[in-house]
Amino acid sequence: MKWLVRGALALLVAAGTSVGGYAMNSGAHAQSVPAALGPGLVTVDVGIHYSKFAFSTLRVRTGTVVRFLVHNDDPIHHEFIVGDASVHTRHEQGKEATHPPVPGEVSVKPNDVGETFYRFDRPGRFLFACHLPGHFAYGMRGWVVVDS
Ligand SMILES: [Cu+2]
Repeated sequence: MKWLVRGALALLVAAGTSVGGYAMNSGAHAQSVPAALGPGLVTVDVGIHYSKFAFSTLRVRTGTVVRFLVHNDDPIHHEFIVGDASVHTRHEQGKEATHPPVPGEVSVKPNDVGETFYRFDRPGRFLFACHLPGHFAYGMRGWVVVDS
């Protein structure tokens, strides 16, 4: 099983690099880190292609509830986990193949779209990542920067 995942990753690496960008509601894509979103409810499309997230930084204001729509455009499973350090430590050490509907945590099947909500109610930096074996090390991670 493990070599299958490695093989798939190698193929994905060979195939090219991802095109980044993130969108809010309108579907428009930004080329650089935009102004902070929120407060209130905002929808953010999170693309995944070639085992990379489409963006590495997202800025929101305190009091923003983000509806993450995670688009997995790869032929392998991925996950999107956002939260504080304890959340990531648990997932990096854990053996959970899938995740139940917990705010800020969603597993996404190949070529599928997952959804999760997360409320950013204090300023700081919150990691988002995929903790499937090898994916974090490969670079599937980024930050949500929460402004005051
Ligand atoms: Cu992944």
